[in-house]
Amino acid sequence: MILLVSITVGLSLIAVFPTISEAQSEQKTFVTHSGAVITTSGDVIDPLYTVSTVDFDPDEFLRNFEYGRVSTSETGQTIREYTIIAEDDKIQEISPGVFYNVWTFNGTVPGPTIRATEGDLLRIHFINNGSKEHTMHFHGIHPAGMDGVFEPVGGNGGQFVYEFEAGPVGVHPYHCHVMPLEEHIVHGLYGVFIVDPKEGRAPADEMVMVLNGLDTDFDTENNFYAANTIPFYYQHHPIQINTHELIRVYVVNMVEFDPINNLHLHGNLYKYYPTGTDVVPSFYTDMITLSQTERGIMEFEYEYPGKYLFHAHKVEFSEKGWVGIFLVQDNPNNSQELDYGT
Ligand SMILES: [Cu+2]
Repeated sequence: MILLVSITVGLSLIAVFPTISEAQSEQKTFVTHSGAVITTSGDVIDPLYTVSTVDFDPDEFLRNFEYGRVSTSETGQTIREYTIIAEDDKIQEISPGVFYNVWTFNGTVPGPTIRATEGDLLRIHFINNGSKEHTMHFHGIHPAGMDGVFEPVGGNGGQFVYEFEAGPVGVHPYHCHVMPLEEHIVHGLYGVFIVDPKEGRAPADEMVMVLNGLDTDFDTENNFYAANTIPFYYQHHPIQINTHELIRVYVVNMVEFDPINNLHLHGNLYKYYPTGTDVVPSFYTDMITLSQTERGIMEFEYEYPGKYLFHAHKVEFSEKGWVGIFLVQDNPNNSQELDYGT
């Protein structure tokens, strides 16, 4: 009875004093991609309409490695400094007509591929320009205070400097570690961290593939899947490689919600180094299975020119975008003379 009276009184107040509710509502104005101006006093659960958009080029991301600003300490240690800025209010058209609210490190999903040599001192100046708390959590070995878990960095300009030695050798993910974790990862706050051995790696045409899923309707199921964010991109824009040339792919699975992902290569097999920590491959295969944040290094060469698919053998994923093509061309030169563009 008391509850009923309370509800009745509450409704009556709203009916009698509607202007109070209106006065407390803040008008917000957004501009859509088509240029339409939308004004609303309602709650904006995700800022779907914004003037800020993100451009992402999977071709550029594929072979782009960030080595940082390099200096040397008094003891001779190489110092690599990076500035990483998190934001969470951008929109990216991930497929024609499909707009997705991306949360970004340095404006892209995935964030930049950070690359260093084992033993280098990494100094990462992290700035959170988002509206929510964010962090950077690196997989690898580092002090507890540099783990990006218990020190959430506040939004609207919060800062933290992560400092640790690069290690161990391999390919590792980095990602935001603020709860709810799935939400912060699936919106795009992740990237790849490569640690090279001091003796270097054999020359190769190197590339990074981040396997990701896109939950474009926020129902905690992925609507699209991709290698490097744009569904079907490398099917429409085949990755050009040469015969008899060593190809090295750093592959990292960042798909949330689905327990496994996988990678199948056509017309070939690859040597596979799980997590990239060992110099001896664990498998020679055309198919690997990866759970969340599992990763590794694939190495292979093609003998015959032509088009070869690579894709998730989980067919649902490939039909929703995680599929690409290697366009293998006859290598006109000795592979040793090629410029690998590092
Ligand atoms: Cu976050």
